[in-house]
Amino acid sequence: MEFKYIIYEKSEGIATLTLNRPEALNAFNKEVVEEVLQALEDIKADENIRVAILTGTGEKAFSAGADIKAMKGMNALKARELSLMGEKLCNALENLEKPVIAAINGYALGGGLEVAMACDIRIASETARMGQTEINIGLIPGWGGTQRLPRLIGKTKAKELIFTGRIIDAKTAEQLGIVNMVVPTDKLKEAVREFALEIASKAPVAIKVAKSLIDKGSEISLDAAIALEREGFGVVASTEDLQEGVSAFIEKRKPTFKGK
Ligand code: CO8
Repeated sequence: MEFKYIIYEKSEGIATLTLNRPEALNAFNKEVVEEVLQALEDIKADENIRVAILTGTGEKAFSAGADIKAMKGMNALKARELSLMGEKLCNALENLEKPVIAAINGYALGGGLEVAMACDIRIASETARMGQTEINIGLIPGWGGTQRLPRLIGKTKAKELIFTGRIIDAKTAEQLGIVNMVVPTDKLKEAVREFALEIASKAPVAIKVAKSLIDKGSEISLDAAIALEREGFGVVASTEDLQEGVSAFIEKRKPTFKGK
């Protein structure tokens, strides 16, 4: 697949999407979003891909958010279009039935952080910086940030970050629970690859069902969510992979899961 604004690679069951618009710190414009959506469709269709990684080119930025220059003279209709574009992208990441790891290699600001929060796992380099900086240009987070950030870290800290537009370092983001872990900058690629390979070695149907239960279950009552879990458990229990996992345990060997 040929892309202009992203680099799309596949190996060892892992698909890596690298935002590649360094002259604008990997800011999202319409073309970037369309290319990422296209790559996500390919990941969805490719049975060999078990995990996706989303990152930015270089060490300066994961993404500096939505393209601010494209906002000059923006009217309500255009703003709605821009908001919908980000919503589509975040939903596609969240609804992908495979785990997505955001490898935060630098600035993740505004829409950049919102996109990272729609991923399942976030691993940051120690030089990464994050913030919901929209308030600094007179905006609010419009790609789910007012909703995903408080769900991730609680209302108290979410309001602090959204009201001040403050940029925090990777360690603070880890302490707040925005990122899973922080690694030395020169080790980010390797750490993310190892994490991805670990997930890729697990049973794909179980991962898919667990992802959906965690995301959808937190939006409904505990009773309803537990009922969903019961149904999900039934689905996973009917897979060949469960039998493989049980046999491997009994035979004291490593299981080979097929996603069936
Ligand atoms: N959009 C477009 N271009 C950008 C963006 C951006 N978000 N961020 C940086 N750039 C460009 C700069 O304009 C500059 O280009 P040029 O050389 O042509 O002027 C180039 O990238 C390098 O940037 P800087 O020179 O500014 O680099 P610094 O190291 O000095 O600063 C910062 C780095 C701190 C990251 C700084 O660039 C910055 O503050 N960027 C803006 C970050 C930001 O506020 N992002 C939030 C954007 S709003 C958003 O994402 C809203 C999402 C929801 C939209 C809903 C709409 C309704």
